[in-house]
Amino acid sequence: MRRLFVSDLHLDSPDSRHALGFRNLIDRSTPDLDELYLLGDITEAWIGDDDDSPMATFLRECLISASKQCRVYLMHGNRDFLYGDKLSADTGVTLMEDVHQLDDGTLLCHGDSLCTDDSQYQQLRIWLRSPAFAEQLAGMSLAERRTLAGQLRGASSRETANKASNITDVNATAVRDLLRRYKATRLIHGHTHRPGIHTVDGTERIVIGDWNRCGWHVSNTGGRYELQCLPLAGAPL
Ligand code: LP5
Repeated sequence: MRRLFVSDLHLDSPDSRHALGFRNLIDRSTPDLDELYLLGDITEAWIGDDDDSPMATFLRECLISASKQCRVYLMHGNRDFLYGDKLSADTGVTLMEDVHQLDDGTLLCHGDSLCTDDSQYQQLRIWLRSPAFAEQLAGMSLAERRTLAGQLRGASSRETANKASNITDVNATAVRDLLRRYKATRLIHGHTHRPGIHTVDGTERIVIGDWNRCGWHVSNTGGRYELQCLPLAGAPL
């Protein structure tokens, strides 16, 4: 079984280095994979499955290509929590719940729900995922949703610039509680943009980094998990 996990690509245009790196991953790596896991924030913002922007079209094409090579699993992130059944039907990917457990017990999540010290964000998260907000969105045009997404991104960038770094990291108790609830000893997540492997009391937390200077990913071959970061410019992962 060969699996690959990525998150936090933040794709915003089909012409970016990140997009080229993602395309390379799809073209060169998925033929050798059994499963590809996309753990959220694959796009800078996803405003709905009807998005007709070049970025959205590019993502759909990538997902369709990948699904022809291996099973593809897609999780919501805090910026792309609006992936829905239409995207899944259009591309062949399987949408995952916010927490997903693999057959070896490993837990997968985006990571934002574990940042419980960031109370302002947790309030925003509840609002953005509420039925009332979904109803509001249903009455908005693509252009209106695009504008709102831009406003939210702007507000978020201003806010996070002033937050202490411990506030925007995961809370240790939230991690421990999640692992206990699922009787798991390994967790893979993204979101915090702090790649690394943390071992605490016999548990392992692997944090995938964001795609910035290189493409962070976790590979799992024959039961062994490795956190790696390879150059984005044309290299296969
Ligand atoms: O995204 P990132 O990593 O920079 O920051 C996150 C938290 N911020 C968010 C907000 C998203 O970035 C916005 C995403 C918009 C795209 C999706 C749009 C789809 C629906 C809308 C349109 C169709 O998730 C940030 C965390 C940080 O991670 C670290 O964990 O701190 O949280 C915040 O910044 C929240 C603020 O602290 C509080 C809320 C400010 C929002 C104010 C609302 C303004 C509304 C303007 C429009 C009327």
